[in-house]
Amino acid sequence: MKVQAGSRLKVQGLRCLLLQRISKKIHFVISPIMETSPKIVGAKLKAQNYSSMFGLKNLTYILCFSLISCAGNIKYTKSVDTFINKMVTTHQFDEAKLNELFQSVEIKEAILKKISSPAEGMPWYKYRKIFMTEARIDGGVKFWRENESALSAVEQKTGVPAEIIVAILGVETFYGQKTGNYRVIDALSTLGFSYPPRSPFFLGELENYLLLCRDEHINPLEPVGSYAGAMGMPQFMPSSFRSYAVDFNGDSYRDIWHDSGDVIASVANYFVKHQWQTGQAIVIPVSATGDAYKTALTRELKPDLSLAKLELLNLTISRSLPLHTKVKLLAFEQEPLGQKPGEELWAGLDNFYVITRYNHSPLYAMAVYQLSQSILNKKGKIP
Ligand SMILES: [Ca+2]
Repeated sequence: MKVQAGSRLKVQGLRCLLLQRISKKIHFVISPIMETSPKIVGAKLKAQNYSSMFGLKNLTYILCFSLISCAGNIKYTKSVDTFINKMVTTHQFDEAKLNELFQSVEIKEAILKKISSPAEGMPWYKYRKIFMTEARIDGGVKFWRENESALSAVEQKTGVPAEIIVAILGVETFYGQKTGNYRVIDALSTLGFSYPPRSPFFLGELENYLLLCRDEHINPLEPVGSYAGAMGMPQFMPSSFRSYAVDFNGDSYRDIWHDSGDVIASVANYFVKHQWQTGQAIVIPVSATGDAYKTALTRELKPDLSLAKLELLNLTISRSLPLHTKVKLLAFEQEPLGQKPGEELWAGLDNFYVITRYNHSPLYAMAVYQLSQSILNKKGKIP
């Protein structure tokens, strides 16, 4: 079914008008589910629920298909064909079913715009304000209290502090409240087929996504996520889901959309697999004399400076550390005072580097760290 979107649109234009009118009433019923409850739309359909949801699923599918047709389907290009062939030959997918699936996939202009302006391009003092708010700190305390037993069990088992897990969820999705509104398959297809700079990465994620949908009995058209295809409360990419998501509540499903226990255990497992060091500090303030330290400011994030080297650069760390410790020197831009931009210096340890494995940005890791400390201070470790 290699149909160019453009040729279909004229024919479908009239059909769309009609369908839009017909679907107004249906949309009224569906929209509370589609727009305000991503956890329901993004849910993994458990095998036992699959058939019981079939009626609603079909209704949703018909509605989605009619709306998507109005915007234009994915164009059948050689790269789509190549991708489908790969899924058929490497993973034994059914070619006809994949062709049918990709008829419903849409390339989204909005996604292409968003990928060009990530928040991580901001200076620290602006980035920090997005996450260090009273609402986000209070939300973290609330989430922690509601999930006290899972957080404490997971912390005990893995050594990953509860406040770090809570802060990750706070930064990623405001504790599951903002998990994204793009269909994962649209996001990954848009970036895989229409964004050449990251095409190989996103096609790899699309491959992983279809595999995880098959493994977990999920309808690939249903999960929603961020514009980059990150899914559920912890915003795992499909490859991360397949490698690191775990089942905490013992129902054999890894439900990162609904189940807080699965979510908490999956985030902790991600950190364990990236060598979280139990009990080790994360990041420590540093003060400098003179400008010698500037030679140590590089884009690399892995700790590379010995404590002796810190001293040679006239840097003083505000806490004593074991002699073998290595740190990464980090500068965070402060709000300019007059003409002179200021900066704060910090030493990131191995655990800071581990947080940057979740999102490869020192700003991200610092936001997670500072939010975790504010939540911890507000709640207190002991209930
Ligand atoms: Ca589970």
